Amino acid sequence: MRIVALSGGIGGARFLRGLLTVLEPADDVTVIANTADDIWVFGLRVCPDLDTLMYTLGGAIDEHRGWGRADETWNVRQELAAYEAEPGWFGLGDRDLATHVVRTQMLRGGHPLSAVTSALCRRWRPGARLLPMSDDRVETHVVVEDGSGRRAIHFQEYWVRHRAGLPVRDVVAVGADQAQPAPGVLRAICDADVIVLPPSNPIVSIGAILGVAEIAAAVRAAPAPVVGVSPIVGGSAVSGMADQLLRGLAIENTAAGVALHYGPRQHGGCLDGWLVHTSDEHELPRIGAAGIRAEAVPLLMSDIEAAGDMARAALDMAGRLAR
Ligand code: FO1
Repeated sequence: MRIVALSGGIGGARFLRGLLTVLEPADDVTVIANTADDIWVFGLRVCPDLDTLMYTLGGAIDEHRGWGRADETWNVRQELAAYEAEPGWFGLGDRDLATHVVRTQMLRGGHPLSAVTSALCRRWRPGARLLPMSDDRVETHVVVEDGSGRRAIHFQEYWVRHRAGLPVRDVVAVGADQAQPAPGVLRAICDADVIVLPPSNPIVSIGAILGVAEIAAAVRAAPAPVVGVSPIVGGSAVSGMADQLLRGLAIENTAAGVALHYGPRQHGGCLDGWLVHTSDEHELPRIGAAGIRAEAVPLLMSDIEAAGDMARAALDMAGRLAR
């Protein structure tokens, strides 16, 4: 079975790690990763979602943070702080730095991000093909408003420096309208037997991927069933700070609200099926009435086995939808 997933960082990576534990040998997984979180810092190109996926599936992730390397040290960060180098609010670990140095070196040598990613994955062997959504620059900027008025800041500044604490007026994906899907992305979507939307952020992660128009069109037209997993449980985001983003964009902070935001495929959306957490099963009728098959299963990824059970439930629903 050919499985394709559109994924952001932490939540998506943990789901996919579970998925890889419940596959048959003949199954293969292609992950189309969000690159709109990517940022230039200290002259290096940092790709948080690609790296979180690569480290998580490659067994090197720091479990507590959900990003960066396990057994990390922070000597360079401390030295940069001694120089009062900006941005002081974005932490790069010593081990993590090597990834950004190699990536920047290859980008400077003219290699596209997709080639860089497959080169880095030769070391980490994530067990899935990792594709950036695009080799072109797409950057999520968040329009915030505070005492000094309204301004657009890079997503990382909003997320890390301000801990998503500033009121959101809009989210803009700079460059999305010119960006082309990376090599292999459209082919993977067209050839997929199942397309999964893991519990990543629907605005800045999966939303950014679907913001590349040809990718969204390919998903809507794909022969494969499209099954999503709610990142919202009991009216709040399981991890990350999706709540503020959804509220800022007037998207209802519920499992049903996110499903309706993606929309049913037969009405121009991209969803055929949607998994909600057991505590949200009262929302099933509303999602079903919108034309999206919905089921309630436990959605808390307390460990790899729980993530595997969720992934199994998504694949089983896709099987029922395909018939
Ligand atoms: N998140 C933080 O909260 N603080 C950081 O200093 C930070 C640094 C960082 C460096 C590399 C990287 O790949 C991720 C990093 N993140 C940090 C996480 C990152 O902001 C988020 O994981 C994604 O952008 C959202 O999925």
